[in-house]
Amino acid sequence: MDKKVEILAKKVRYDILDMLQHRGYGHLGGSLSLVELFAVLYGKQMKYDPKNPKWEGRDRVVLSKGHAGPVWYSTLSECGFFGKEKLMTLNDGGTMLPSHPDRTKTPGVDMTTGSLGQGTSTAAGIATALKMKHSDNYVYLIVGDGELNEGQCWEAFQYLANYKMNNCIVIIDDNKRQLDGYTKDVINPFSIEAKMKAFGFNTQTVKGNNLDAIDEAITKAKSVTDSAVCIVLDTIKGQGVKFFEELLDNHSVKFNTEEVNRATDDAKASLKKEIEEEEQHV
Ligand SMILES: Cc1ncc(C[n+]2csc(CCOP(=O)(O)OP(=O)(O)O)c2C)c(N)n1
Ligand SMILES: [Mg+2]
Repeated sequence: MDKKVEILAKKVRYDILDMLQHRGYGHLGGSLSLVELFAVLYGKQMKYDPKNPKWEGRDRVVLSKGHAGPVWYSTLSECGFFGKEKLMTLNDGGTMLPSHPDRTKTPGVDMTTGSLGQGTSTAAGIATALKMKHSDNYVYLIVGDGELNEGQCWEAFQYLANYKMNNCIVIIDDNKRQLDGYTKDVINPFSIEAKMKAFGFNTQTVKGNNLDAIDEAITKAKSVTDSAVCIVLDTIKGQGVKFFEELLDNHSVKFNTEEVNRATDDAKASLKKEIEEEEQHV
């Protein structure tokens, strides 16, 4: 993988830790599990112009699991949509970075999300509009594994499959946990891959911490012409920071203990060191 994409992933992971620690709380686990995906999307696969966020020729992202806003905000700031100092305003009154994405507030955010399930339908709508305009742009629809409990997801998936909407790349963050426990204990998802295949999707499963595997899967999804497409990302909630991967309740983390803050400081320090070293070789 291009060194720049590797560095971008590290910067995004650092920023997530930094902004949430500064805020004092936030959706950490489900933001960290998407770091590598966002690095590949914005570092390699997507068409966009940070100076003209509404550029007609852009690809779209619908982060249906909107509580993972911090991974998107960190990526957008690293890619030049707005200054990094804005990250420290997460959740402030009047901020351009609300806890869940709002298309009226943040440059680069095309769809408001947060009520789980709904992004699947809005993404299907955007993809339909793009097809009607004969656009060759893509919609990247990012859905949580717990979010799949929402029946609305399956309505939208039926629609996408029926109309062979290959311009809407459905990406499921299979981090095995949702808000208050393991998905298998809340509502057992069984095999997400098998379900998506049964719904008519061309479906691939890849390790969600592997930049090359994600990149190859997206490239392959783009080559599919005769069906809807899905990538199941096999991820770890809290991915990339051992302490948070192992923390049982890592959905929304409070930075109010010495232990959590020490682990965050340690992770930030090692990421910073790696970023500085790697940037010398670019
Ligand atoms: C309609 C709706 N119901 C409940 C919630 C509260 N909620 C926020 S995140 C979450 C868990 C989502 O789990 P998952 O999709 O697996 O997200 P991840 O593990 O990636 O954080 C829930 C229930 C919500 N945002 N919207
Ligand atoms: Mg989950």
